[in-house]
Amino acid sequence: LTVYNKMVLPTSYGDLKAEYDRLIHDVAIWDVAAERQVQISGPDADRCAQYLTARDLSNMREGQGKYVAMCDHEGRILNDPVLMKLSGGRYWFSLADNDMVLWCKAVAREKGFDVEVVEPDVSPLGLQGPKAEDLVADLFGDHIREIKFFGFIETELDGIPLVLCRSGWSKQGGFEMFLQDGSRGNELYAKCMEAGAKYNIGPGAPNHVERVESGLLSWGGDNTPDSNPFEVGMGRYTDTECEDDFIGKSALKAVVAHGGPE
Ligand code: THG
Repeated sequence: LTVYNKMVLPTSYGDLKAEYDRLIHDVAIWDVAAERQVQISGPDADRCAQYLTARDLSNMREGQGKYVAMCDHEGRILNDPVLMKLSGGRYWFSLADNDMVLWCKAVAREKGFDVEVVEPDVSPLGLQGPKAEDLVADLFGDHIREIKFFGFIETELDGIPLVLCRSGWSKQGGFEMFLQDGSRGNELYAKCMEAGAKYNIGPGAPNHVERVESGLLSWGGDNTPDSNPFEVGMGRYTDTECEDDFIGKSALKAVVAHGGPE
């Protein structure tokens, strides 16, 4: 176990080799409820989400996710969430491990944005591996095969409300189910285990061997408190020419222009 976003995050079920093999060949189920969401909603949600994000969001559509950096005013990366744009003008920052809800609330208030910033009752459950798509199609229907990477639908499974997204912290393919009722987690887990039996499903956790092989960033492990997005492979997700302002923009422009602060 470890503690992540102030929650217990399982790190292994006792057999790392079996967990790795399952991820590479079959399908693994990951309790990643510790990936907390910061939800931004209200009339200024677009402006607020953009101001918090070092990536141009002007072309972002509902039902889309984007991997983004959130930076401080010096351009130092504070978090590398998957940002999702939901119906009703809501955004979820799906977070790595630090206290972004405090930052987002303070920034929103100090900037005078007309938004509500909360950590909603949302608990992601991951299905990762080459057989994840077949399993998710058995559970939800073949239409889920059309979902593109980081695309999502707001749906339910036998009345359990969730957001189904093609995402996850591996390169083996898979989905995350963002459960929207924490009291129904055991039920959702049991349904996945039952339907997954024929695909050799078993428990696992975000896998550091596979994620290093696949080049996925781990915030807090692969960066220092001073790193900017360009130093950790997030330059291609960083838009210093973005029309709207965002926190860290001028510092990051200086990095692009001459490798560091003026
Ligand atoms: N899922 C969700 N939230 C998360 C994570 C997750 N929040 C914390 C942490 N994990 C965020 N970190 C990452 C890092 C990389 C990716 C996803 C989350 C990722 N990267 C691909 C890459 O770098 O190749 C694709 C990026 C892209 O093409 O845009 O998938 O796992 N919900």
